[in-house]
Amino acid sequence: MQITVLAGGIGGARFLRGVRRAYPDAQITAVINTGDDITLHGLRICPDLDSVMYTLGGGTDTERGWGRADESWRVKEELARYGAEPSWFGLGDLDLATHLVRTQMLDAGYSLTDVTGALCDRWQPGIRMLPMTDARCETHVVVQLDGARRAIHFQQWWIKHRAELPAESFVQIGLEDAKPTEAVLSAIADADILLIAPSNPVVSIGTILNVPTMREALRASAAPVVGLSPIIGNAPVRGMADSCLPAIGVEVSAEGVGRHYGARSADGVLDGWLIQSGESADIPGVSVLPTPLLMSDDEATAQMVRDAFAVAGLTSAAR
Ligand code: FO1
Repeated sequence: MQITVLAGGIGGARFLRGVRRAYPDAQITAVINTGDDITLHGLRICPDLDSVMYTLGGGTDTERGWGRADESWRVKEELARYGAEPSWFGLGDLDLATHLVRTQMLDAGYSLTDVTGALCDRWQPGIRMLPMTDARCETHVVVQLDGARRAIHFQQWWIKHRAELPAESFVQIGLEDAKPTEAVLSAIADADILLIAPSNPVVSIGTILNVPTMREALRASAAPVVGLSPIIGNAPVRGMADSCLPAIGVEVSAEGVGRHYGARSADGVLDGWLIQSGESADIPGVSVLPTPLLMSDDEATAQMVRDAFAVAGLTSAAR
């Protein structure tokens, strides 16, 4: 059984732990957002790839959700003493080793796909992790700042400004020249089921879907596509989706996001859509299943994955 999952960082990692628990014998491939990537202090940093790798590899700080457990910040403090900007980015000493190895391999000419594979040799996440593309397409946020309209890097908006600057729009620089890697296209074409994790629908899933020809690849796949709503009620379970959705004119609700992804029969990608128990969503052409969506632990998440299989008609979810 081949399961392919489109995922972002922290929420995506938690979801992938549930996929791995529900179907431990399946070949699981995660297609991961790289729009959050940034180059700082000369190093290439890939937050969503690292969140998934550390979380599934057992190295993440579960409290923070990103970065390493038992982390220290001595290099960050020393950089600040030099006045080396930016000082707002949390660069951990252990995390630094990942960025050094990644940057060295990229500079040697390896693709991000190959680099990710090499880093995973150490972490053994138990799934295959693929960047959505090997091209650079960093998300920038258009905001009003110091009296002028400007595009700042997503990480600056998210970390330094805590997503409190109203986002006018999101732009992935260079996206028009990007394309899914061959490995991603194969993982989509060969899948028995395609899952869209409950990650940020704008800057994570939206970025993946905006890679040219990615939507077409999903629509061409014989596998059912089932998504899980990242919104419960009118708020995201975690993160800042509610600060992102208004910028693209999408209602902060499970129905709004489901309609935004769209039914496969109506030029979208969805066959199925899981929403929180007790809620309803009318998305013509999409099978909607209300079910508990809080990823409170791996078993709860695993049950969500089983429910997605049931919606896809692949099993009957035994509750
Ligand atoms: N998030 C923060 O809120 N503050 C940070 O200082 C921070 C540093 C950081 C370093 C490496 C890394 O892989 C992730 C980091 N994150 C930090 C999280 C990151 O901004 C988010 O995980 C995603 O980019 C958005 O989901």
